Amino acid sequence: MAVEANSLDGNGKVCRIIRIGTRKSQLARIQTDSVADKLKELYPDVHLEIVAMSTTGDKILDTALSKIGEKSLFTKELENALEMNEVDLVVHSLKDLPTALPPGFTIGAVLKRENPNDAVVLHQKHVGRTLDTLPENSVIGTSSLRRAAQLKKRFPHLEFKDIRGNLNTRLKKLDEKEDFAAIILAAAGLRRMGWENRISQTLEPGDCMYAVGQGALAVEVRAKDTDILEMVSVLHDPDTVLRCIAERAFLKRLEGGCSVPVAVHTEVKDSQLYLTGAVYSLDGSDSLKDTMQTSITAADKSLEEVDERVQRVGVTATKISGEVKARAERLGVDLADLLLSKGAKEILMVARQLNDTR
Ligand code: DPM
Repeated sequence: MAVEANSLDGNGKVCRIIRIGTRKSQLARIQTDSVADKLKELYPDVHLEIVAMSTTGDKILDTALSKIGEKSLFTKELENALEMNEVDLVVHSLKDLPTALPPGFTIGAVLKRENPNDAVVLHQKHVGRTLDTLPENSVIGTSSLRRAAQLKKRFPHLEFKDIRGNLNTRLKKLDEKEDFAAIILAAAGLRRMGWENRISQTLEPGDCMYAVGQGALAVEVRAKDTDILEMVSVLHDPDTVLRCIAERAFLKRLEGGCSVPVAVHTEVKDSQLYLTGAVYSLDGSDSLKDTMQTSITAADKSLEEVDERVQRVGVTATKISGEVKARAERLGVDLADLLLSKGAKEILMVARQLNDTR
């Protein structure tokens, strides 16, 4: 933290000023405010300032997310500000963060994940229906290849079309036109926006598995800024960290970005971490899915105190056993290798090529 970022308060006491970067969308602001509120509670003497900026992803609204190709679509401008010390931390949806961050950055906190599932939001005229009971050829809005692939297979009577824009824009496109019978969005985002009442159906894993990191917030910081790292590390939720390390390791091994049809499901139960992962062809007709598990009890207790500044798929969590984190990462890699041995690479390659010529 820069020395000039300290100032005197009214009582002549030195107080730290911490600047938090955020995108300008309403969801980003809400997410950032929620993290700022938690920090304020934990560190009442710290003065927090929120700096909002637009990113490429916010500006390109007419192109499907999966067609833009730029991996750090929503993060680049914010990382520039971090690098320039204009901000000290940035709040993101974890699922928008690439599995490999640019050098110099790390995820210093992964907050407790909320409902990671996708949800169906219906046009008024269909209220009371479900994906199952929507009329033949109803058009569903989503730009997620992952959602479209799974749902096309599961609900062949429906059609899928791209819909872009932030959550406000999408809801408007749904409500004010007749283009879509329903749209699919993450339940977590809808809840944060206060739109939980618009959720008519939550999609369980049997219908649609979620994206890597979905439903969890992440705090990105400068990897060398040990003060800030220490400060935000108390926000880590250990179960979420381990689940997301496994999920991100799985995606990374598959060489998938935010635009490949890859989905996961994780669970922590009886000291075991379970990871289900799947890859799909664009129409869902071809897919590979498997589940593996690992123990998340540290065998060597002495290792629990290990203070390692090792990043695992971008995440720094020094208070969690290095041994257990390594096992979570291994789980993701092993499951990816299992699917790769069954032909996952070919499925994803065809999906990428088809998507590029769409
Ligand atoms: C990523 C995807 C989407 C977002 C792809 C996917 C959805 C794109 C679309 C990687 N980022 O999920 O398969 O629907 O066209 C995004 C949302 C949230 C974070 C909105 C949403 C909020 C939920 C969260 C966009 N990123 O998915 O409905 O914090 O996980």
